[in-house]
Amino acid sequence: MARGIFISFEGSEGGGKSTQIALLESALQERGITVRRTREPGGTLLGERLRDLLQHTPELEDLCDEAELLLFGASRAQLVREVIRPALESGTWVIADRFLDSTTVYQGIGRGLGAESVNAVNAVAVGASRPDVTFLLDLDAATGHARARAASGDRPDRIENQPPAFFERIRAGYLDLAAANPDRIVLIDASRPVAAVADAIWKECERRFSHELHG
Ligand code: Z5A
Repeated sequence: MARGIFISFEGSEGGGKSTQIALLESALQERGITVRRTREPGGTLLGERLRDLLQHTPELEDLCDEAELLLFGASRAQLVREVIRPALESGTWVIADRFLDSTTVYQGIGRGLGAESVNAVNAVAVGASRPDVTFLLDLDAATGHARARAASGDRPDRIENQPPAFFERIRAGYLDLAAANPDRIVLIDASRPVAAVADAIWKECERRFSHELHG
């Protein structure tokens, strides 16, 4: 049995990851491909508990940046071993709503923890499990913030509450990461209408995975 393809979606809040993942999942399923979606933090019992802690526990406002890094890493370590690896090995395609690049950018650059500690935690968490392709949905921070606020009824979580400068650093960090990883990371202009963004993503999947899609 051929191994499944591993696709991750990255970008700042409100970029349209969930929207595009749902469309890509449907397009793949129409072609008879079995798909497993994941989200981070989350996707396992441990991950969902950590998600609640990290995002929706106001008492944790003093959580230190280092502990935050390790909690995202713990969620990912469990998800990789419990869900992602078994799915890929059984031929299922995995579409991840955020993966290790989120930690590289949010904790490494947004929180300022730096590449060395972030890379070390990422290495423990994912081992050799890396995405075959990553779609970076790029959008200016103000538009992304407005979209996310409209979608969540204006109730920002612990990380969404950061000041605008934090999200400017996140966008710049993602763009630098894409420039450093041009084979894996595909930069997508997420300011376009939903259908145009979906079309760009699908064309890239056709280009990269024509053998897997068409036999
Ligand atoms: N985080 C971290 O710090 N370190 C880590 O290692 C990991 C995560 C894994 C998780 O947030 C938070 O954890 C995140 C990073 C941090 N915090 N921030 N910021 P999450 O999973 O709860 O949320 P998110 O990843 O930031 O996504 P989101 O805000 O839910 O947005 P999205 O999934 O990218 O977008 P969407 O839900 O598809 O769309 C948002 C709205 O825009 C919605 O109303 C759509 O209908 C609309 N939309 C979508 N596409 C379009 C287009 N093309 N045009 C117009 N409107 C659109």
